[in-house]
Amino acid sequence: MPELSRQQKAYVLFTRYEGNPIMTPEDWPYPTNAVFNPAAAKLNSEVLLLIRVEDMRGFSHLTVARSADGFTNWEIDPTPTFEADQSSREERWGLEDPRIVWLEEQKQFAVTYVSFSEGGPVVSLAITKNFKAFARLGSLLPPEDKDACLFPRRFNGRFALIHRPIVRGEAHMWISFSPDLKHWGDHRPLIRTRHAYWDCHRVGLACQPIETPHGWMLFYHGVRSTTAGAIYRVGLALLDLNSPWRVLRRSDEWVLGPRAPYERIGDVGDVIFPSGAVVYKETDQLNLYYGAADSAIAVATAKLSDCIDYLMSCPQVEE
Ligand code: BMA
Repeated sequence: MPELSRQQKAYVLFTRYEGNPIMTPEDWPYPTNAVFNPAAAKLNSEVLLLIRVEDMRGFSHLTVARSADGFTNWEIDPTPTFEADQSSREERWGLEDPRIVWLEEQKQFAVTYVSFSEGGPVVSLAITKNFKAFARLGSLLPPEDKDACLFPRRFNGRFALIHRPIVRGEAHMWISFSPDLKHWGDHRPLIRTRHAYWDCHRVGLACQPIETPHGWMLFYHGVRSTTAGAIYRVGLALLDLNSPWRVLRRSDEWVLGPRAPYERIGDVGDVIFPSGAVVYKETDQLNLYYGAADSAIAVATAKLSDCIDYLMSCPQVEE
């Protein structure tokens, strides 16, 4: 077999699950408009998704669904799992787009999510052991900010957060540091939009950072605005293991873009928005969970080793 070109590798990296979409509003135990943009974790040998559920006011909350194989027989919590705190001003318009990471030191999950209000979107943090009780740690940085996730451990004593502020109308990914998960500083731009590319208008972190021997593998969404609206696609980058503010590689091309009908048609068409991944190192499998067209939930799979192989063939990033 001839070696595939890099673009060919990107094209075949992911396989959509044939049962997609895996969850739609019709599956919900209570009335809802849309279910999308799920965070993902492994808990008690099950796959747990924390899903953004949009109600009939257009406000969102988060609900858990569990499955033994990560594809079928989802058990959805019968009522909202994590709702806006009505006494909190910054959550007045709901909670959106969570990400989950296992904090090794705390032995708890950190859930970063977007709190929405007239003040604009901010990133908030909650800690949980079981996705039943949540301890709120409040908002982390000023609006407007989205697409945030912590790393599972500290770097030189400091926690690190990837997030996506909007600065002068520009939407680049940043990394910030904190000694205590409360006070944040040393803010640095991490991954910028690229003029003329598929990710020219906005970029934002997709799922939680994934540790590999070569560095932190990052999936991110990239947006191009067109005369017909925005297209949300997915790219890859690699960060240094010990200095995650250093970007080592970045894909020129996207590895997943809207093609299937459920990705092209929905409340917001042409959107693939991954916000959770589950990795099985034993079988070399990666499941990427994503919101499809802001309406339903889908999953695509790849071999972890193929993702790394592809990333290592991507251009090195000049500092
Ligand atoms: C982004 C976020 C996501 C949404 C996407 C596409 O700005 O708000 O929640 O999926 O737009 O509409």
